[in-house]
Amino acid sequence: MEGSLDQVHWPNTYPDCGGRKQSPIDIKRRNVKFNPDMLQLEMTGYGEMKNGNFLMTNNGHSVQIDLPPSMVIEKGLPAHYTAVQMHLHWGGLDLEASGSEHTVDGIRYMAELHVVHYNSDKYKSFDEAKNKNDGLAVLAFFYEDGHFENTYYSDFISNLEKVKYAGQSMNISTLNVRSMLPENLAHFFRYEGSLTTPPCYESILWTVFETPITLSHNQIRKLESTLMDLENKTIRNDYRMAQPLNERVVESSFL
Ligand code: SG4
Ligand code: ZN
Repeated sequence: MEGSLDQVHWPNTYPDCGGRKQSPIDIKRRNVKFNPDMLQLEMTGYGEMKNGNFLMTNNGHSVQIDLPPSMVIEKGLPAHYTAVQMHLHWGGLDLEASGSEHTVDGIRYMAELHVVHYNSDKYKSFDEAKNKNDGLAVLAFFYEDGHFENTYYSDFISNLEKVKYAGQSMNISTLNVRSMLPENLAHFFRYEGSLTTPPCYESILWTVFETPITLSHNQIRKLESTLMDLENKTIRNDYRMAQPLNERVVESSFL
């Protein structure tokens, strides 16, 4: 997915990629509309899971961890949404160059985490939901770099080495997704958008959290330099450029 050039041609093969509700977007703070009715999300099952069998995969364009159906967003979205997987987008074209998908007032963060869910009130599976306009909800979190190692990411970062090559996967027995998120989940942006990769279905209700997750320089560097794609080239800059907002409004949970 590297290279912004071929993104321009996605609509030729995948018409939805040229739609009017595409993601990611640049979030312009002065155009955001405060919505006091948007409540903080309530998730169950995001805490420590032991004796599990969570598959972590290098799929050739990102690293993904499959999530169990016991992880559910119970409140704060229009339905119940069940987790499916999480994956990251990062930069690294230059050493420690930014690679988030969403930007805020034009600022690109180091990297971005996507926790993908489907509407389990209405659909039986992710596959059934993925192309429906009310099918998916993704929670997006920015990463920034800091001086201290984020110890909640130590296992994840060291596991990258074990899925270095495209198609490799491994089992993780202990996972605590909540600890990998920022402590403060109160401030977020929300808008209607799409998958950021082909086929770009306009099926995602996006929640983009304002508080970033901090990783050390070293951890960011390992994320940006470890994984290889199918051609054994380092996976880097696996983000899509900002798409036009068109008639959409971005809402915020805070003033
Ligand atoms: C990444 O390429 C993931 O690895 C994909 O996951 C994911 O596709 C894709 O991004 C788009 O998702 O949250 N960025 S996004 O809009 O079907 C999905 C797989 O290829 C979620 C399984
Ligand atoms: Zn993504």
